[in-house]
Order: sequence, then structure tokens, then C-alpha cells
Amino acid sequence: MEGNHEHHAALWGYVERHRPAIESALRRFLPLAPAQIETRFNEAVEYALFSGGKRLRPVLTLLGAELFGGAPEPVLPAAVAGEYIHTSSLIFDDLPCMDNAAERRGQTSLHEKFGEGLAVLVAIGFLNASYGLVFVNHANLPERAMLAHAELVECIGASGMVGGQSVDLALATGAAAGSTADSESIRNLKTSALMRLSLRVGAILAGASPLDLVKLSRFAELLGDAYQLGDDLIDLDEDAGIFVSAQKTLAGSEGRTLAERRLRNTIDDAKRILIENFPAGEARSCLVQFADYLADRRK
Ligand code: GRG
Repeated sequence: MEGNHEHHAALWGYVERHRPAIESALRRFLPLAPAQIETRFNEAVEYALFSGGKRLRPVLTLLGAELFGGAPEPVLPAAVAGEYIHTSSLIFDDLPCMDNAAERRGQTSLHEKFGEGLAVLVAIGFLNASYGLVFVNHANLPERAMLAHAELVECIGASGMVGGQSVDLALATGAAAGSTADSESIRNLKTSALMRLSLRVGAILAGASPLDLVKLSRFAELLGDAYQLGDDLIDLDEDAGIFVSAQKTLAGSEGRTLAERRLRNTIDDAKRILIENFPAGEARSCLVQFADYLADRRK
């Protein structure tokens, strides 16, 4: 990521400029238990949230608002919701009953450090804290806030992240039907659903039209696809030489060159949607660079 900074100057400038406000909003709405509850819950909440996340989802919400002429400050609480949902999903995903990961962001995973029970409670705490955040600062725009809230609920649910994770779970245990496992849109559901939500919530609160929102969704879905294709390429790098393992990923089965070309095409399609539909300006430039960043990133 560091090496790409100069190519994505507008985006990283934007991220750096808004990072202090994002971090303080993340702290402001932290789901902390009252002081008389003397467990390690609050320590675990802090450990889960302040462990080096890039805060891409909050940035998408701010950009979603700015793309439609909205100011970033009023949507900061809604931006926080995306990061809380993300944090919650990572905690769930790392559990032994899911992906069983001992590490996250180069550190001991939450359940390894604090125990599975507490990890589940912290994940639910973050999820619960996210639901109301789209209403903060928008009491005077209840229709927009209610629409944003409905999208948030749907994003987490059976047709979004929870359903998407059930596919991954089935794949891991070998229980998925072939057609489900191969469908790329299903495969990307959990990643693209939250990117789409983060962007759209900002746009909805800033007053974007239904047609604008459709275009934005298409852009976000392509971003999710690009993220997944990038992950597959990273896995290929890591698995180089281990044929069987590489074969399990889409990139492995189709070949590296094909995967690279598909990633390129996906990013080009995503950028074209932005340029053909939305006015030039800082927000659009940042989103274009966001797409480029996903195409270039390597672990
Ligand atoms: C109920 C919210 C909820 C989820 C349950 C477990 C689950 C369903 C979904 C898992 C979702 C998951 C782990 C998706 C992959 C997410 C992903 C793309 C992570 C990497 O995101 P970055 O690069 O990470 O933004 P940082 O570390 O920067 O935050």
C-alpha cells in the first residue's frame, strides 16, 4: 500500500485529512459497558477496533456524501456504522467455528486473546451499536435516515453478509452445491455488500436520487469483485508452487493471466461508471483512485 501512495495522491490526501475525525467518531460511539461491569469486555472492544484497520469503509461513506454535494461531518456517525459492522464481521469470521484464524492484522485474534464467549459478545456489541448511527445528525431528514437504516439492516442480513458467509462456511466444509460455489456474485456477497452499504448510506443521507444509487451500487459491486480477484491473486503469490492449494481459488483454476485481465477489466468498468455518471471533483477522483488501489494492492 505504501508504495502506491504517489499514484493515489488525492485519495491518500483525503484519507489523511479525515482520519482524525473518523478515529474520534469511532471512539465517541464505542459500545462500552458501564464501569460497574468489571469484566474485560471494554478492553476487548478497544482491542478489536483499534488494531490498525485502514478505515476504508468510513472513507467510502464520506465520499458517497461528497459525491452528491453533502458535507462529510454530518455523515461521520453513519461512516462509523460501516466500520463497526466490518469489525463485528471480522471477529465472527475469525472464530473457530468459522474461518478459525489465530491472527488478525498481524496480532492475536480477539477470541484467542479474550476467549470465544467474550469475542461473540463484543461482535454483537459492535453490530448493535451500528443500527442507530444513521439517525444521528439526521433527525430533520427522517426519510433519508430511514432508507439508510433499512439498507443497513438488509446488508447484515440473510440476503447480505450473513447469507454470504453461509456460502463460505459451506465451501469450507465441502457442503456447497457446485453452482452456488461458482457464482461470483454470491461469492463476493459479504465483501461487496458492506462496500455498497458504506457508499450508499453516505449518498442517501446526502440526497442522491434512486437512479444515482443504482449506478453507485454497480460501482460498489465491481469494487467487491475487484477486491476478491485481488485476494485470489495474492493467494496465488503466497501459494506459488503449491498447485493443489492454488487450484482451489478462482484465479488458480482460470490461470493467473486471465485473473489479472479480469481484474483490469473490472476496475476499468468501475471507473467508467463513475466518469460517465457523476460530476468531476475531489470525491470522484478519490473513488477512481480507490478502484485503482484495489487493482494494485498486494499484501
Ligand atoms: C453479522 C456482521 C455480521 C457478519 C457475519 C462472518 C461474516 C458474517 C462475514 C464475514 C465477512 C468478511 C470477513 C469479509 C471479508 C472482509 C474483508 C474484505 C476484509 C478486509 O478488509 P480491509 O482490507 O481490512 O478493509 P482492514 O484491516 O483495513 O480493516
